[in-house]
Amino acid sequence: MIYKITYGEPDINSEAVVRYVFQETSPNDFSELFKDIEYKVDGEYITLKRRIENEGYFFGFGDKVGPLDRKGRRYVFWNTDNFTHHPSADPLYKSFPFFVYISKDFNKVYGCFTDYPGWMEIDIDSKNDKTISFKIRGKGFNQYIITGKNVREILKQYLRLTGQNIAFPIWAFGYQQSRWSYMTQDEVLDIANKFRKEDIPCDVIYLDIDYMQDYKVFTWNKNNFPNYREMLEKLHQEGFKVISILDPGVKVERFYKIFENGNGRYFLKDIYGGDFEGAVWPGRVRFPDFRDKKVRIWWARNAKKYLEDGIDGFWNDMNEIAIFATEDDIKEARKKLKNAKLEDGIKLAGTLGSIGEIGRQGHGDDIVHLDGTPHWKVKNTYGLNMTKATSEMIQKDLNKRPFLISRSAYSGIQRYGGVWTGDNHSWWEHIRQEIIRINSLSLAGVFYSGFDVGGFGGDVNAELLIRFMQLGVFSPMFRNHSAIGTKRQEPWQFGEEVKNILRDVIKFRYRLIPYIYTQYMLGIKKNIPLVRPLFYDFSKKEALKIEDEFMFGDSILVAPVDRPNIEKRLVWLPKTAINLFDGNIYKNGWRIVNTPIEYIPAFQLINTAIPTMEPQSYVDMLKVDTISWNVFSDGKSRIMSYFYEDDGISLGYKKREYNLKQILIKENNIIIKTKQADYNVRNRTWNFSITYIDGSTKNVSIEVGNDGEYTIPIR
Ligand code: MIG
Repeated sequence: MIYKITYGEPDINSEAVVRYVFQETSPNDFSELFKDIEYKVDGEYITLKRRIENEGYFFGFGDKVGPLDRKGRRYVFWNTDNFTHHPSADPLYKSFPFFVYISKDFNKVYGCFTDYPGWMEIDIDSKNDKTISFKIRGKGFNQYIITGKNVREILKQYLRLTGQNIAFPIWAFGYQQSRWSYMTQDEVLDIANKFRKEDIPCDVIYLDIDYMQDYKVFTWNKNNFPNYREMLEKLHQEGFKVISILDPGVKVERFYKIFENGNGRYFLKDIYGGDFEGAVWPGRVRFPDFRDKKVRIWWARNAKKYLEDGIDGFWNDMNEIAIFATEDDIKEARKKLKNAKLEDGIKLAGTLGSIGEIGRQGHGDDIVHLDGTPHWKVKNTYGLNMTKATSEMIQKDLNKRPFLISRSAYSGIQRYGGVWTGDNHSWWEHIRQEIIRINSLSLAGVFYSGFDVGGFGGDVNAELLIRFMQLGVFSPMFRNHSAIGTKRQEPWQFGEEVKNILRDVIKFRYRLIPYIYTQYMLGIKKNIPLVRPLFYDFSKKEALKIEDEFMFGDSILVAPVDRPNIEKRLVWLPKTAINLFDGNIYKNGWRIVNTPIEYIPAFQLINTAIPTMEPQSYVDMLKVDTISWNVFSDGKSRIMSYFYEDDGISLGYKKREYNLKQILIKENNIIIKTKQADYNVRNRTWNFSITYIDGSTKNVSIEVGNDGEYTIPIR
């Protein structure tokens, strides 16, 4: 059940809530879960304080840093380009003011979504006085309390309220290589060729800001990318997709078409009615008002030209909005530094403090939207609306699934695209942190997420890169990315031995594609995340406390390695499980397992079946003629797994244009039932390798076609 409570007089539509599936109610109805003990209006701020009755756990808030359990901490929601994710860095790029409470005994569970897109602070019992408080700057806010019997039900309802995830194309699950920046078309092609020559699978290559002329959005740098269409065509022939970065700031420059188009019509205003300007990569820029539909249409029309050139998707960066320097800062800096050029955002920022810090709180108050709404009331939705612009065009005009990831986001972003966690570091500590962040993003309803594998800032080393990559295999988005000026971290950068290890690591990801895609797509349909914390599936007290293990789909438990020189680690297993790599079988409970450098512990749980395939150099299901199933069974009859397939790129899945098969064990047979056959799949050989708890194995195989039911005796 979803209940809505209104505090004060909300005067802003956050756009997070898409469906009226709630009941209006009052806080008294929840006295069993919590009591309102204070409601205070203090100038521009409203504070609500609640007594919490139970001792329990608070999970959520998306990719905020800190432990998985958010208790004991205060978080601010005010989207900010905060590029050093140290343990107390806050606020960050995104705002997902949604958490789930779970009592120690799992008896009480509820979700709490505080829908307000301006400045907000949520304090989860930081004083240890059994209170939570919510503070906003504004006239009022809506809160949705979601009840249900477990986290699974609560998340499903949250997604009914804020919208289902849009599916990503299947190639989004291949390996992705990025760098700030591959500077020229030759460099891009060299990188691509190297992957093919080295027999290292890769699906996606990224173009960072240097593909543009002077960082001007919707242009190409014609010196460094003179034949960009040809480049893109060659890449496509080799099976690559190409993602280019989009930054919202439009350079102020006469005769620059995008600027001239938008000037006076599409850009945010300042409080005096003039144009709001800041300095970012291109120098002086103005910012499109993506809240306005005509602006979104204009932006999307331009983005479409990139798609026509051959670009396959976008990553939306700097959309917090990140501003190196505001107008006032620029004036100040010019006074201080006589020679500072207005155009040089970086240098200016350097003189003013650190990049991104600038305008931290400030620029919310300086900006007004085209409809008169002050920016500080809706700041946290800027990135969401930027992503909405291109997403709607790709879905509606092209009938395709968008590949869009955004750095800034607000609740509801999952309807338009996914996210990455921004500028992490090549630090061991960030392996643990990123596990927590992608799991918490799942709890915020964002099912396609990722982090810069290898770390963005700082220099990676061989062992750290290997461990990062091994975690990346089990992340929805598996993208290696790093910052300008840092050690390069493509898989071949650390010599033969490391290259060979990483090739196998990436190939393992490709083996799992049928499993990953099935789990992901069924998750999209049923509002179940691909990556999730243990307590999502297991109501055991250990599951509430473990943040360095997680589930990747419903069959695989992952236990990464997050320190150097580790040879063994402790793993808690909720069920009997088999190690995916060495085949060792473990009973449930606490176990010590080996962590050789070649792999991290990952386990298949009992009574599941995992479909795999031979690794390809890029994902192409049409070329797959054999599916190999790893079955781990206690011998009893039950449903083991599913196999899902569709065209991988269109929106046909929404109209049930897919092929779905269910895999069961019944007595001494494997049964395959076709549940849906509105997408024609080719005939394939399905090989089953069945392992029983005692370690004994059986192998059977069968030809499987588009339709029908199959019974295979296990002999
Ligand atoms: O000010 O485009 O998070 O992924 O490589 C830095 C350059 C701007 C920040 C993004 C990062 C990207 C970088 N960008």
